[in-house]
Amino acid sequence: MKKPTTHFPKIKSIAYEGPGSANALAFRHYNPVELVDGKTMEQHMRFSVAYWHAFRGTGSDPFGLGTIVRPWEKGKDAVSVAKVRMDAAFEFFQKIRAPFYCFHDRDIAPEGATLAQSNKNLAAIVAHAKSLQKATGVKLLWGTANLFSNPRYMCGASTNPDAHVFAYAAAQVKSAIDATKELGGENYVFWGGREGYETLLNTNLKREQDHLAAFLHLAVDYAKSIGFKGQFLIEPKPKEPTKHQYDFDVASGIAFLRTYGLEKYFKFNIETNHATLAGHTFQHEIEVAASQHMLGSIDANAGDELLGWDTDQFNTNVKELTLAMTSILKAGGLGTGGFNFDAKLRRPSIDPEDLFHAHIGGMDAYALAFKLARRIIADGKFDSFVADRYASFDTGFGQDIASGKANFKSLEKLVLTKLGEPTPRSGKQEYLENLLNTYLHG
Ligand code: XLS
Ligand code: NI
Ligand code: NI
Repeated sequence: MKKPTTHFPKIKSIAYEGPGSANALAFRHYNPVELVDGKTMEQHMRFSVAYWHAFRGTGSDPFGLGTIVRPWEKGKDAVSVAKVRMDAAFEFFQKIRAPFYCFHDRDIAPEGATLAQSNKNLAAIVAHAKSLQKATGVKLLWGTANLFSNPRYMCGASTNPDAHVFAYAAAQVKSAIDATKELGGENYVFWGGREGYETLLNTNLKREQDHLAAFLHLAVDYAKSIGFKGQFLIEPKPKEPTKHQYDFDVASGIAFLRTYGLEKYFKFNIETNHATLAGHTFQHEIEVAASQHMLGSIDANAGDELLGWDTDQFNTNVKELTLAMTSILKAGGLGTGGFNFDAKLRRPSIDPEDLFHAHIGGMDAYALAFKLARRIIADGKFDSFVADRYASFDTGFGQDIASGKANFKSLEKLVLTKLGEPTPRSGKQEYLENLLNTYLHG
């Protein structure tokens, strides 16, 4: 049988048609070739498709099997199916105009009966990916290893109480870094899915954290030894599948990295839904990372306000994204990172076309947020409000405090002899919220 030349016969490459367009399969805000400050929107946004959701997602949930059946999921063996699936994926990346993709080792290539077989499968698929990248120009934003699905990792990978599992995970990550390097990946992500615990009754928390740190040091050493230049990223998440994950949020991630002397080698991959699970806003996590120059990349998705788990939805909340984009742009952008749609179709969204609607919505919402954030920053109204709010630290005794010249005695004397009682000043939150709405809604 002849190989099909297209896996999405009904869909053409998605075009930018502008905000007035009524075409559901067109961009209204994301124009990949539009120039902004000498760079195209494609270069600014660095959108990426998450292989696991877009091409391995079946719509399954804890109550039922998959609902999504793709026509290309056929072949004589698992590796041939993986190759055809990848052909479909690259056709999708091109048609949706995403310049990047991301993967886990085990979602691009099937796991074999032994590690050697798994490595062989991965090598075959990496070769295929390399030729597709060359043919299409699509690039790898980051690679990672799946250290959470196989039962061997049920009690963690590097934090497993069994050193044998630690060794296996090390071997797997070695190959995943090799694959990422081979494919020119610009980053490599560590998400500690099962690096946490279910109960402290059977857990030595200190030892597990020591082992996680040892593992990350080994990864840093290995990357150096093979000349892998990609940025290492930690992706925090507070829980799920574990009850408590060690990389709980960005702040605890920073403390962990500094405790173990790893802070030079890592930045953060911040996922919206993980931020909200940790009880933070998306923007909060970005600000915490940016405050330490550790903002790396974004896993672009959203949770459901009413559900307490990682629903991984496409984010169309322009207000939330505009706030996030102002913090990202003020931090100088994402560098080698990008916006990776770590988001999946809902269980009843079973048409291949739904993949397009989902990504178009996410890309348009981000592109609009980018433009709104640029206007907000250029106008400088919020910035000057905030600068003015802290102005008392810019001169006089406030400057002495900020520069470490004051002490408790000098400040006591100042209050007793000169300053007296401070005059309260309004924080003006409602005024600022209204001001934000003038950008969002005119
Ligand atoms: C799961 C994570 C995962 C990482 C990559 O919640 O978001 O998909 O992004 O391992
Ligand atoms: Ni993620
Ligand atoms: Ni997630």
